[in-house]
Amino acid sequence: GQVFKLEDYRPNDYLIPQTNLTFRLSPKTTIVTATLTVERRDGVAAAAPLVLDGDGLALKRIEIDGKKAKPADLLVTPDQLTILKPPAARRFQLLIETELAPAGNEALMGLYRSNNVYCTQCEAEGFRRITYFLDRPDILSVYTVRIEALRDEAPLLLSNGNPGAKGDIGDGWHYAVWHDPFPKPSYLFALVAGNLGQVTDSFVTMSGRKVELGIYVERGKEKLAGYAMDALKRSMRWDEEAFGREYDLDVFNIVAVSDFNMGAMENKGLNIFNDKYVLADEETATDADFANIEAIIAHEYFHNWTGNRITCRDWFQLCLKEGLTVFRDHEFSADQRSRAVKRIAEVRTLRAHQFPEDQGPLAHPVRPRRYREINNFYTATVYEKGSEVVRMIRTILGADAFRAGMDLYFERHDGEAATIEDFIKVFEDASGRDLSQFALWYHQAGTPNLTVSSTHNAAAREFTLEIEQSVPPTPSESRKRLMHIPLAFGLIGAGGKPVAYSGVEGASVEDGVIHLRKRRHVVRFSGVAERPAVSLNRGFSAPVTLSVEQKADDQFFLARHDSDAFSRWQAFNTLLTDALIAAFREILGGKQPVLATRLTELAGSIAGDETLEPAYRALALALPGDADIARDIGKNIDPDAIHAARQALALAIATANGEAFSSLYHSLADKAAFSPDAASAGRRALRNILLDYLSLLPGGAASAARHFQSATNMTDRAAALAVLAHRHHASPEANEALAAFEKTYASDPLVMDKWFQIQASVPGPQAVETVRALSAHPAFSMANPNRVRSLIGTFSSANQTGFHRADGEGYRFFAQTVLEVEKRNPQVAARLATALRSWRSLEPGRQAKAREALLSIANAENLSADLRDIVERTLA
Ligand code: HT7
Ligand code: ZN
Repeated sequence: GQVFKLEDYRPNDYLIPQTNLTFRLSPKTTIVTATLTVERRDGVAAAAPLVLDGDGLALKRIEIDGKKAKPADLLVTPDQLTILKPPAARRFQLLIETELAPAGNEALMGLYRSNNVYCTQCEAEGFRRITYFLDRPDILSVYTVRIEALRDEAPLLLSNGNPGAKGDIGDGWHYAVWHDPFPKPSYLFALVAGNLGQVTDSFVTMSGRKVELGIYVERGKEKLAGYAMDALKRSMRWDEEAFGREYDLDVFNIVAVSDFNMGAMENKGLNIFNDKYVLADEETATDADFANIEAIIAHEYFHNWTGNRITCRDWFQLCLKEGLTVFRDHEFSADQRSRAVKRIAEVRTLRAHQFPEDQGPLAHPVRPRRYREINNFYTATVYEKGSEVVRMIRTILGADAFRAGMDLYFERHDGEAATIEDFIKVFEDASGRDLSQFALWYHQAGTPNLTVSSTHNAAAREFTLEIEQSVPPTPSESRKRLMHIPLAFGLIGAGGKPVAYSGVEGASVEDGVIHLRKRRHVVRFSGVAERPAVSLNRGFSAPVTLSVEQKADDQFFLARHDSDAFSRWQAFNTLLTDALIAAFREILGGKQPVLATRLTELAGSIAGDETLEPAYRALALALPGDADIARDIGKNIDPDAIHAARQALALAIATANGEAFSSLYHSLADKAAFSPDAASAGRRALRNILLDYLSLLPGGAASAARHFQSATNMTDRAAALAVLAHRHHASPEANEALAAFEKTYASDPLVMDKWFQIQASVPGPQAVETVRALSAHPAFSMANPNRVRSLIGTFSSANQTGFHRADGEGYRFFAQTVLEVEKRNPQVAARLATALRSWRSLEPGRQAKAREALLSIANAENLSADLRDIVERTLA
């Protein structure tokens, strides 16, 4: 396949300032008439050919300035339309008619049907499946769209921008016109037509303009859209307050569809959502679902400024909109909920998804320089590490200069297709700082590691930190340059008080942040009488790994006393990880693991510490997962031994704290009516993790069954079901609860996804057969991405012992399934296939079997560009 290179970017010879589209919708033969105003750019020769992108298109008609184009003047294939000699005038009109079959479109890109609703997905390159176009984000055009459909089939007709004329056109057909005054790239085009229920509301912006809000869902589900609407209004207000950004159209619409490749899409004025991220009530959604809905509604809304008003020059700049918008949605959630808890959750996600990506064959810079298939670059690196890079800019500049930089960005680049260089420059200009070394965070892949050691010289009253940075080699980048790493830190003395120092040399230290710029810094703090404990990377100020020579006593001290909530959680989590790795090694050596009493006691004291938020305590008590432990061990992974170590530690914690956990569990029972707010969710989270521990003790299955039966909301019900299925697999209690759940929710696909997920993640060698059997369940469908992710995605990415079964059966089943999904939906198949990216860190037996499975995919016939790109890079 073709390799696209950043350095090859050049503007197109032509622009398309106006785009008029007419859709005559029908499931099997939709006619699209595109009338484009084409303009030759200054300095381009008059005869320059115009080359338009297409993807599997059937051209029906083409006219240039109102005249039928001559076949000899064209080159037409399903994937490209070339006008060999365009008119000599600078501007001309091009009419293109194409015929589409939305009903057969299972790739869910371009125009397709979901539950009888017509909808579109154009990012990144889906618009070219609708009409021939300059389908690249630097071609900004003003769109006017006319939609025609049978009124009975599609009473609702939506597109981007503001509504215009509408009415009947005879024979049961009607039409609606939409006009979007803001020039936009084709990837933000959207259309929805169907018979949907609606929820409406309005929002008055900071300058007093009234915006009509609409959320459209499957009829009968309107009641489930209330939380999303509330989240939308809070997002709109927050963007005004936090960034001074006001909404700019008369309407803002959201549509929920059930077949969707990703979470949601920020089409201008018409966001389209995976219904999973809109529909919620206490009966069907968990607290995690509510939090995701809030975050994704906010994320797509925030794109209106970071992505839509200012878009990307080319797809290499994807992090310009995605990293920045993730940063903005993280800040929003931190303001709406608990900042500390939010930060811990973010870091757990980053480590679970981005670190393995950065440490494996699919590693790439936040701003990649090469791609073969852009769909495969919607990654944790672009999104999550991209957000961390923006966070570091704020750490370096401080909140005020950061805001000034953002203001300058909006002022300077509104209406443009911008680059990362433009973005960095606004912060340099607003702050007067040089960010050239910092910019390496965008250009260089790999997770930097910091090796840290400390010494205290009591006589000289001097405390010294020696810090050395290294950036590991990654594919096609063997030599790395030194990075600018902002490392937040604290020196902590007896009783948890900060230790003052009178001077510091060896690095620039500002506001509790050491700025590392060289390979090695020896940072000397003077006037320090007693040896302090050091808290490093406070708030996770930089996305790095740390190798710290730290005494266990200090780690215990920090886990009790660090005033930085994130670092306090981190200290305890490090203690858990160290204990788990030691237990893993003991188990591999045929020994019984010994787990320190002071660790299990500390778990008990954190659980009962009323000065800490329940949500925080719940996060602290959640042991690092099998995959987290595997990542920290790094090589020669035996998932069964890791799992055994994790079980042993869970049991030791439960045994040491049984009584205290039990009384705390009972004290946390919900007395008030359900509320999805963060504090209530935090209490449920703590109670449910206590249930998980208690389930390991005698009578555990019965208590989990009681919890399941008495649950009054999905959070508690799903948590109890998971405890029964995972901790008491195949017990009568587990089987009964699974059957009851299935019976109650058989007709609710989103809830059945939880049922699939819970069973697909039950550890053990039986998992392959379970998942194989469930793939024949009537509620499962290979054509629906949510179902595929719930069952196959969960099995391959959240079930280490099942997927990595020693005989390789997990891999064989997986490879076959990926190929089956690929026939319909290459994008979803390629994403699934990334589950094998860390295959080289497995022990040799599993490694060989994983490689065979990857080769069986690579050698399959007619492989899509999406899947080929992933497997070839994974095997390289
Ligand atoms: N900008 C969107 C990313 C996206 C996408 C969404 C749905 C289907 C296919 C897609 N390809 C890319 C979502 C976002 O980040 O906000
Ligand atoms: Zn986004």
